[in-house]
Amino acid sequence: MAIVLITGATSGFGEACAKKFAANSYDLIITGRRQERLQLLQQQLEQQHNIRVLPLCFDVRDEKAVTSTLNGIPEQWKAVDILINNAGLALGASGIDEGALSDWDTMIDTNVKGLLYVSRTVIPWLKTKGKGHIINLGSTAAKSVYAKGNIYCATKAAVDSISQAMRIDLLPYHIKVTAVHPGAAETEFAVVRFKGDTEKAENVYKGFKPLSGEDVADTIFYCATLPAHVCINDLVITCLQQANANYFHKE
Ligand code: NDP
Ligand code: 8X3
Repeated sequence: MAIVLITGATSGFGEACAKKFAANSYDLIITGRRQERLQLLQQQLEQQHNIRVLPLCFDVRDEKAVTSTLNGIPEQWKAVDILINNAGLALGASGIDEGALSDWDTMIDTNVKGLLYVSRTVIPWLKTKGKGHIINLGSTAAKSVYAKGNIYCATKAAVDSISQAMRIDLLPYHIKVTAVHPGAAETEFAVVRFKGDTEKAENVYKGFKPLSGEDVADTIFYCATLPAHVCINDLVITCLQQANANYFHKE
């Protein structure tokens, strides 16, 4: 059966994707920093579905950990069909003159460099297979900048550009590249952004019904299961009450 590698599978979109693909009989490589959650998810999905799950615990910012962990997996697991570059985060929401440099570093290192480290290791495996699909998680924040979103938006704009570059450079190898750009979705994203301040995080979703992790996972699954000759390049998905990164209709 086909193999899907999902980064950031310990919560939110990544976890929802793991469940969706598992329910459709894909074998999974799931990654994240929270070992306990990875193991629980592995047990749960292997019990519920007749699939194999390989959990890999590493920080995508750590180039050596990324390359040595991925290159060290058994050869049969390197036959990856779909790579979902999902691990990422926002940290803080401040004016460009006030943001914490450490938050900027973390966002750039995770959302941009981490995605590149994983992709640089996995793309040669896809090339060997002569086919594959890379799905990168961008954001509506990639498409337009919002107040106090500065560096987070910039990292997602970088994901947008990198996705376009991948599509061009990987065209000769029959590798599809899809950038999926969700709007506001209620996952652990806002709790992480506001560093555990759940009240602030809950406020983000007041007055409208946001996307769920499952909504995004269903969309990703759709993109991943189209006929071999069809590729969705760029997909923006928001809830009904969001027009773009800046406009919401809250009631
Ligand atoms: P969550 O916080 O629920 O999930 C983020 C995932 O990324 C976790 O599994 C986390 O795992 C992993 N992750 C974060 N940092 C690292 C790291 N340094 N190394 C390895 N894994 C890491 O958020 P979402 O599911 O909402 O976000 C997933 C992606 O979607 C992100 O790229 C986000 O920017 C993007 N996005 C989110 C939107 C939203 O509104 N929720 C909208 C648009 C895009 P662990 O902590 O175990 O390492
Ligand atoms: C996450 C959505 O609007 O918080 O990418 O930037 S938003």
